[in-house]
Amino acid sequence: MDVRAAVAFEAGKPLEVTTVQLEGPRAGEVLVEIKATGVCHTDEFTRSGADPEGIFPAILGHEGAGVVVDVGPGVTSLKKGDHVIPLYTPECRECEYCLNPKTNLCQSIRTTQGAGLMPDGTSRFSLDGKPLFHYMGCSTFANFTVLPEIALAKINPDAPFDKVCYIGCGVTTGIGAVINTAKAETGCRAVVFGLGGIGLNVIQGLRLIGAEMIVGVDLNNSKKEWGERFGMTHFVNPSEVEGDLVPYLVDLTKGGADYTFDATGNTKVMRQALECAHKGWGESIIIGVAGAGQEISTRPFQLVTGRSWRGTAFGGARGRTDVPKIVDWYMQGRIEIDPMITHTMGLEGINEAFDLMHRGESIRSVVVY
Ligand code: NAD
Ligand code: AHE
Ligand code: ZN
Repeated sequence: MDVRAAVAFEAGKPLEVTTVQLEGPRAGEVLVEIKATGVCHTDEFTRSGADPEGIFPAILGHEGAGVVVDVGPGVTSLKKGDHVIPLYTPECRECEYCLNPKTNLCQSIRTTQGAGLMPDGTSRFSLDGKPLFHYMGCSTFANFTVLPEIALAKINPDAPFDKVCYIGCGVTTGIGAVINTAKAETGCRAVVFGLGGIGLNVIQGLRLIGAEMIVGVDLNNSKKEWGERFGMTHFVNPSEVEGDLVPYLVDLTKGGADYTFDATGNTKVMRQALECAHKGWGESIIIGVAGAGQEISTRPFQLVTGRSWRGTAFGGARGRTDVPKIVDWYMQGRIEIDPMITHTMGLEGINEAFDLMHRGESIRSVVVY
């Protein structure tokens, strides 16, 4: 079938909105009509050419919501008409990883997914007979896409697509980093670096668990009001701090934070986040994704003296199990999404979403089909 898609033909170039061809679902696959998709900084990371796994031409996008249109042979858990959120971290419930309660990183299709292909090693998308690559197993920058059954969470059909698409990445990553990865406790002190689409959800997660102190750090002063809107208690702009940022934050948090989170993707910030964690027990969680060739460093003494460095993908969430619950939290008013969606546009306007992100003017842009 013909579908409308924003294609990343080359690294560093704007996306091109055009008509491409999509094959129907094969065994174990599902055809989904995407109704809305958020634009995450990770899409920009890959579009820019910084992603070591980036391959072109590809259809990016991994933060969508839509409706099942057709299912391939053998699909049992979904049917036509079901409302779904695509999962870049699938949940097969059978692999060694799914069977280990310590991780959410289902590996059953990770190799083909990283190569931009469906689990059978082929692509469903093409243009003029030449294959286009899938992205993170989702490719939500197309109004129809095909996904494996294990990469779809079935959600409440009353949930609005243009809001809950954000649960497909940003909301779950931020809140999950607090609840699933840090397992942060009521009364804790925390520092969040980067108050964008992910960092604000870390802040809302910290508010949810009853953190006592939530320090937000961002170079953009307009983020102060945003952080406060979701529960931040203190704002720090590093460019306005006299002297080193780390001792300033250690002092502010009365000896260091119990939990710190990097949501910038900047490796120097990751080091600051680790080093302002409390001696003896502070945990620093890396959420940000850093470009090819970049590495983190610190003095081993920082770890010897009891700080730990950890990371999280998709907030440690098991998508088919946890995503429907997070949608319900939203429907019950337990978490906020609407105010963070600052811009909506049609697919034709998708490059504006990247421009707004670069200018620091948006929290989340959502493309509505
Ligand atoms: P965003 O562009 O919306 O927000 C980034 C924020 O960081 C902005 O507010 C910016 O002003 C701030 N910032 C940049 N440099 C800074 C610095 N040196 N010090 C302090 N603040 C700084 O991006 P986003 O969509 O929130 O994504 C954030 C990061 O998280 C990206 O690296 C993205 O790829 C990554 N991410 C990871 C996961 C995961 O599962 N691990 C999921 C989603 C996104
Ligand atoms: N391809 C990159 C890594 C990108 C990355 O870390 N992605 C996160 C999700 S970011 C969502 O916005 C993730 O899930 N990682 C686990 C995984 O298996 O990809 C690189 O550096 O190669
Ligand atoms: Zn994302």
